[in-house]
Amino acid sequence: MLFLDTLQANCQRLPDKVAIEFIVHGTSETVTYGQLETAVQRTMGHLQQLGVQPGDRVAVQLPKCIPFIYLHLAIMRLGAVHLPLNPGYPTRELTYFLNDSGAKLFFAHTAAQEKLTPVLGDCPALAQTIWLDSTTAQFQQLIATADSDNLPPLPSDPETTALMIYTSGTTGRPKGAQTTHANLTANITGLHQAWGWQEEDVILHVLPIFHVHGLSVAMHGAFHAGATAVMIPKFETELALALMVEKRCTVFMAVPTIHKRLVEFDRAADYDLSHMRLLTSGSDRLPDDVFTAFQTIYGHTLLERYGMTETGMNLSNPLNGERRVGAVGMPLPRVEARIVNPEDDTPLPDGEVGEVQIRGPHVFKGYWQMAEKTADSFSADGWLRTGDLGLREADGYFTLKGRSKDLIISGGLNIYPPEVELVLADHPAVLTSAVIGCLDDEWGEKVTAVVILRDGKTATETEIIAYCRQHLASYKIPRRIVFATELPRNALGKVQKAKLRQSVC
Ligand code: MCA
Repeated sequence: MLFLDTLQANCQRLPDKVAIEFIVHGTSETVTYGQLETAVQRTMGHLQQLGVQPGDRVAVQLPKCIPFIYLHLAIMRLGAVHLPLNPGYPTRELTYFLNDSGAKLFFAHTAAQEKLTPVLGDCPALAQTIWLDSTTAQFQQLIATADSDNLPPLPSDPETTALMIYTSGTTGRPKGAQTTHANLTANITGLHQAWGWQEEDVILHVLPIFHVHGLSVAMHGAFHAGATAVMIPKFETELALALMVEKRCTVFMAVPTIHKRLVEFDRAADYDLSHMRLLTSGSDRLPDDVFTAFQTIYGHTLLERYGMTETGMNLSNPLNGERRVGAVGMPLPRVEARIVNPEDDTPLPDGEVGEVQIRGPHVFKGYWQMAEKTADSFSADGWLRTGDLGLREADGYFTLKGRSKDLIISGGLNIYPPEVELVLADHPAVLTSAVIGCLDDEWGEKVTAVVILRDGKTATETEIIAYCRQHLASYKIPRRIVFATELPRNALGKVQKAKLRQSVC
């Protein structure tokens, strides 16, 4: 049974149960499973009226809101491909995603209308943009007259692409990772089993829903179980703690930056979380001191796991059993993991550091229209090359040991230095630059740019940061600019980033 079949069955079985409680500025809006089914069907009818066909890419760039969820499910149910986009993307990135994906239809936020309208003309494949204010009332009005009597059956081919999320790369352009219905299903059924999801669960959902973590792990997890998702638009420490208590939440999923804020919160003792059963951490390495402090302050051992956009979740510490500090656990059900020599893909013995490679039914179908990049991402025998370094202990636990890729992770978000370097290269005063991640207490890593200015040109740190703000999503903006006269390079002329990190960070 595919994920969407399970969700539909839950809607029929539990029509009066709350699927979503969405809380914004103290106001709560609930959607039962029965209402979810009706709204998704109407949304499908509306999309059909707009001409959406199976295989079409439909882009959605909205803040976290209920209409986003209706669109997400309806697009996938029509056999079309949902392309969720971070509302923080500047226009240059947005038009790239729209053009590369060939999206035909775009649901965008009215707040961005003035900024986006002039550039949407540069997207020839885009037939229509629908502006939404992200309120359920406006969306319900939009779909009110839709014909939901002639809907197609749920997609039955598990290899149909359901979701496409762009990931940037160490070289070249961002790539659309195509996730199929089979991939989504394998991921969520594995997690259901490993994390003991139950219908009685209530998840406090604080993550963005344009990424795998918030969308197809946390939100699908709740829907697959017939559980309730209490959602807030973005994480706020005190509100999150208050809701965990008030709503008797049982599950919470977050990134290390969030857990750090929770342990540093000065009124943590006011919140008794003893009723909760599962608090997970992922998207970046959890610092040992945060793991330990969380145990001391909240009496819960965080469950650390490891995933990526191309796969969903791969490895997890056990629900019952040792949750080992610093380790990301063992392969989830039906997932295979191995450590290899990245030079020739040969497996390494336990205890030796090499590249983590993954195989299983949750592994994505490939990058959209990038056959060569897709082929490069897999070994000859079909293992996904993650680019992450790690080791396997003799008892089966995996530990991550860094990355072979040039990647920065800040607050659980991936930033590929070449994207930032390309923007800096267009600044008239910049001759060249190298972008690195410096260890940072709050964010894990902080984007830092080492910049060489052109002869006779001047620019200040503030000016360069302001320039980046115009062209990059805000989490990618360098927080620090270091001016230099040369960069350490190897014999081939490649910047030695490890050396640079040692001298600059
Ligand atoms: C916000 N800012 C950031 C980040 N987030 N800077 C660097 N890194 C970030 N992650 C900046 C904003 O640009 C802004 O800068 C300032 O911080 C405050 O913004 P605000 O929105 O208030 O930040 P926040 O609400 O405090 O957000 C921090 C956060 C959020 C709660 C940690 O980043 C978050 O929810 N992260 C989760 C990301 C996530 O879900 N990742 C999963 C990817 P300025 O003031 O200069 O404008 S999926 C994945 O990785 C795989 C599958 C996996 O394994 O999960």
